[in-house]
Amino acid sequence: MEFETISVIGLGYIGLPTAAAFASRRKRVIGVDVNQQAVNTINQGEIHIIEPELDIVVHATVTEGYLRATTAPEPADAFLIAVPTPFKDNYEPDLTYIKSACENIAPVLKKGDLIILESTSPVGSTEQMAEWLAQARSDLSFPQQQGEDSDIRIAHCPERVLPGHVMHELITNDRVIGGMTEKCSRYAVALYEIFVKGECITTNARTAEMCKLTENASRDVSIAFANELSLICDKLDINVWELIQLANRHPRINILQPGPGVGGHCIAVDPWFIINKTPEEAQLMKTARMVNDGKPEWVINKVKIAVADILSSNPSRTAADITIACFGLAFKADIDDLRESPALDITLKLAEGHPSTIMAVEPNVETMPSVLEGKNISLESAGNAIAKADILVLLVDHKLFRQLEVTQQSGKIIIDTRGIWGERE
Ligand code: SAJ
Repeated sequence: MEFETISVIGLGYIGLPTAAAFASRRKRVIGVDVNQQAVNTINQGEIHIIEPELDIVVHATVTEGYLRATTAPEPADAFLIAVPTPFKDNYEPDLTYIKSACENIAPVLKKGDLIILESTSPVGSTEQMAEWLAQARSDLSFPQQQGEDSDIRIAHCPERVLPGHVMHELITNDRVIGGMTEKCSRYAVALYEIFVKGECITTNARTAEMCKLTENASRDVSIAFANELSLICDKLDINVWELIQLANRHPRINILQPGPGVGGHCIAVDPWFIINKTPEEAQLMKTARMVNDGKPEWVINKVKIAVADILSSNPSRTAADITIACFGLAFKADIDDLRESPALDITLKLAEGHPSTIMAVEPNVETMPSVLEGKNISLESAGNAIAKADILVLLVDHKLFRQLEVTQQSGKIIIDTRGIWGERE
């Protein structure tokens, strides 16, 4: 089981770190991406995404000649597919990126190759992928046709790394490897053992698919419990942060933290892959999704109530001279990723409905993000926003915000969705 050349299809948040990890073990790695600009950036030894330590590894492996990017697939001994699997408007999974990755690699496949699907995918996707490949290459045999004797080996091995800690977790996390046959699993284990120090545990492809979805659905349900508690506590005038701290003193309780909603590209998406396949059974998961998706609107409503409170206690003021500052735009603490961010969503919606400019504080972005351009939003320093705003809305628990001493001051209202400042939500 020699893997001389490894190809990674999709050089995003998962594919690029994975390609770099193989390359750092002195394997010849061909990274493939449809984005020419990303390919050029990588070939210059630089990166087009933000992830701690990734830049160093990419720079070193490109300079030493182990990692190279291209837009057109080339022959390799193993192919890892790490492309996005979003959902459509009706929450149905969209597998078109996997399909086009299959169409792209099919012409360069040869007997003995291993293909791994890393993208988080609905149950049955690995079998579907094998079918697409078989249709494109009738001269080769696939596991669904020839079992252990097939020319091509196929497995699912979902990525499970935490954004912000990818380079560490990639190496140390255990991997669940679901081969279409046992031989496929054995080959996939040999491939991952090139850089993974965690355990590689084997199962079948469908269980591996479901395992990844289960992990993220489990976290979503747990966060929904915390978010629901925050609504209940608000009604009952109880400090939810203190309550959770107290409940977590029980040896078998571990409640997560409420927030302004659930963001990112995984936890808010993956449960739908289960719900969509088994809607009758997945009642709890669906409700959890609703609870988490409803939280941004609840926060916006809190801000509207705060505006109304200021107006009713100061008849001389108008909504236009009330300043709102939003602290944090990223989808979670200490990253710069604004995609699928409830904090960004809340800030944009507040800007649509408020007559004066909304102040936004995001210490992890240096220039005005394009998504805020032309909106009723200004990018401010934390100090400026604290000094000038009437309503301070804490949305992300960035380290910098934790260090700030923000307590209730006369005339200011604090809406703290993360429980890190004096006044709680
Ligand atoms: N959040 C809360 N309260 C909490 C924990 C998280 O409101 O107590 C929010 C965060 O602020 C964020 C969202 O949930 O908006 C998701 O953040 P996260 O840190 O829970 O997860 P992700 O999306 O960054 O990464 C997850 C991870 N999955 C699990 O922890 C089960 C990661 O291991 C996966 O690899 C990743 O999804 C993925 O790619 O699927």
